[in-house]
Amino acid sequence: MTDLAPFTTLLDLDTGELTRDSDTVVARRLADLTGLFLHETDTDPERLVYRVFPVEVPPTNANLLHSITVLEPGRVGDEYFMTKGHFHAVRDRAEIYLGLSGTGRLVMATEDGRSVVEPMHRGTLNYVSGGWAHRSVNVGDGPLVFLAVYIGDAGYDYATIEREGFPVRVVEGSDGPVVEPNPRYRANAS
Ligand code: M6P
Ligand code: ZN
Repeated sequence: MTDLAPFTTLLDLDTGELTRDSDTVVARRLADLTGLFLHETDTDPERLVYRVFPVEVPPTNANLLHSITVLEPGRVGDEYFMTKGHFHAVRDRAEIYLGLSGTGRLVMATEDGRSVVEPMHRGTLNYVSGGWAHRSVNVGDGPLVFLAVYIGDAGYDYATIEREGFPVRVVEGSDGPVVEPNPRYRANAS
């Protein structure tokens, strides 16, 4: 067991801001997301898409990692701003998301090609079962802010999603967000 004293973090429930200073904020800009969007348009590569503010605990299976994600509103072509998305390196590790503000969709998929899309907004508590890759998508006009909690040794497998994509994508339709099959799903798979 790690010798970690209990502690409390203060969270602004509207903005997602944490009082605990985190110097390991992950900021992803369009330049970091090459290949993610189906129709890459001529958009500013420096444009900020999302930030992740982790609360630091040891990444072991005895601990619960947790972080706030702030995903900006925007689109590339008809596709809404989204996170890279990942499987957990330790596949069976589960995760929960608590929506704090904004409007989004949580896209989840299994390795055998099933997919589920769930709503995200203030008060949604999404359960991401083990074995399901997950990506959040901001379909609203303001930032999508949520808390994620997951088993500390889960790890990240980004490579599978980078290679295969998700089975579906979330695009802007004439009446709002639409989920449609991803024509590039597994197009690069060997
Ligand atoms: C959530 C959690 C984090 C993840 C972040 C951004 O906060 O799932 O673990 O890092 O979203 O998603 P990604 O790592 O796929 O870019
Ligand atoms: Zn995860």
